[in-house]
Amino acid sequence: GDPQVPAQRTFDLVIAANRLPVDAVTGADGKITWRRSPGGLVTAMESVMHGREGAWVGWAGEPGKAPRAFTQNSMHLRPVRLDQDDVVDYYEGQSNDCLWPIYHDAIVPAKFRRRWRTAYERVNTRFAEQVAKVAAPGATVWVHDYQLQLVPALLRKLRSDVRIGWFNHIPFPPVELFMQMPGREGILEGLLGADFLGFQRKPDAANFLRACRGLLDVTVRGDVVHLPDGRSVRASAVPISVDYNGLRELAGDPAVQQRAAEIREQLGDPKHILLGVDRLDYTKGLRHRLKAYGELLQSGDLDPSETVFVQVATPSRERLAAYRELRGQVELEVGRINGEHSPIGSTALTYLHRSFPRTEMVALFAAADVLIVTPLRDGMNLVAKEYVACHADDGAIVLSEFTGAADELSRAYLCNPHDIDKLKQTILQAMHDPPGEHRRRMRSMRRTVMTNDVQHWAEDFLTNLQAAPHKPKGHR
Ligand code: GDG
Repeated sequence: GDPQVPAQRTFDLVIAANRLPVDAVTGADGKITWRRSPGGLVTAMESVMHGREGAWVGWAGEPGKAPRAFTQNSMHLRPVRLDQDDVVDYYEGQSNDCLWPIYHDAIVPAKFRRRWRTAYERVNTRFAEQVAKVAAPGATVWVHDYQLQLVPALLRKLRSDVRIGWFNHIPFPPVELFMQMPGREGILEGLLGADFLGFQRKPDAANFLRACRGLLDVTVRGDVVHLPDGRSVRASAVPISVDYNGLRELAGDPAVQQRAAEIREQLGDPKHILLGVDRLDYTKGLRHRLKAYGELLQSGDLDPSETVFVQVATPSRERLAAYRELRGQVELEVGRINGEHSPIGSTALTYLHRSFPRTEMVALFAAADVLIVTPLRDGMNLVAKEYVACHADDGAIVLSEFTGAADELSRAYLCNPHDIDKLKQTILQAMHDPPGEHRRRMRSMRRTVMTNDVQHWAEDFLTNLQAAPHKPKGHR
């Protein structure tokens, strides 16, 4: 039908994501100001705007009445309201206690609740309505992630004139797992409202296409799904990346270099610094990593007077039982390792359960000799690519094969984190390989991240979206 042209201000590019790209900061006077969230997504979006003005539709992070629309760095922010029960049922429940585990190989069992599904539909509808209001005629709409899988079809019903893309930041599961989900067809149909669907890796796109072929009455040819109504939808891999130049610049900043040297010193100037940086999430393989490290200390392969391990575990989803349980297990193991192995006056394992400013993270990356990344499943893993951007010629990465990043960073020390013995060997190899070997590997990985940075990712996604067939033949 005819697009209903809304009365309020509209935009040619609209982003929809669960969260707005800002965090609220309450000042001493109790006044709320907004600070740009750290992270590559915001940088990437700013760079694709090319001076164009765009809108971002998302939740501001607090339950209850949404703040009024506001503008920040020429990005027009349009907050979506989430009430307390939306947070519990749509966000914590359906998104993080059902979809998250199913999409990550069911590392912990997924929970299915009919109330959560209803809330997911309700909140997705609210997002679609908000986007429909701010999108200009013929606008491009970019929807992000697993929380908003119904938005493409809901939006298409309201606004058949807009071009819709969706990007999945996390893996897409094999159909055998996906099938467990009550209402699974509804998710596929929701996604198929888009013109283009982007995934981190080819196997993720392939899993999606296989699910469509197996569960819906559609035809799949190559990477295109043909729908009975004549529309078609393309699904392919567009791997996300990091702001290479921004990180490079920060890592080269004398103040950050100075801080990196200071961190080394504060850690007792050890021969080897191992580093892990993760949200405290069961997908990240923290327990496997700690097991391997503990055993290496136990066997004497690692000497705690020469080697220290720093693990940043950013607090995450603390209201969910699976996360509280994981935290307990991790902290027990950290205590055990330090109790058994830390020399007097130093710590074998420095565990930091909090988040740090960006500059401190970059200083940590620069200070670390070996980055250890052992997820059991991870859509991409930006930490690995950030480490690459922060190191010119030295350093090494132990990287799980079950991350999207492993597809591109084939010169990392790849490992299967489930195989503890091999993981231990791989850590030792990464630590003890000669500098020449580290240099060759890091240079190769650096070229990859430099050419395929986050700006490249965003442009690639939008080019794919523009090229996707929009209307069925004969409707143009
Ligand atoms: C999802 C997918 C995919 C961490 N601690 C601090 C901090 N961080 C930053 C890291 C990195 C980001 O958070 C985490 O990104 P990851 O990619 O590692 O993991 P998820 O949060 O699970 O992200 C993932 C990603 O989406 C993008 O598509 O790669 O697979 O699961 O940038 O550096 N940053 C600061 N302080 C901290 O304490 N400033």
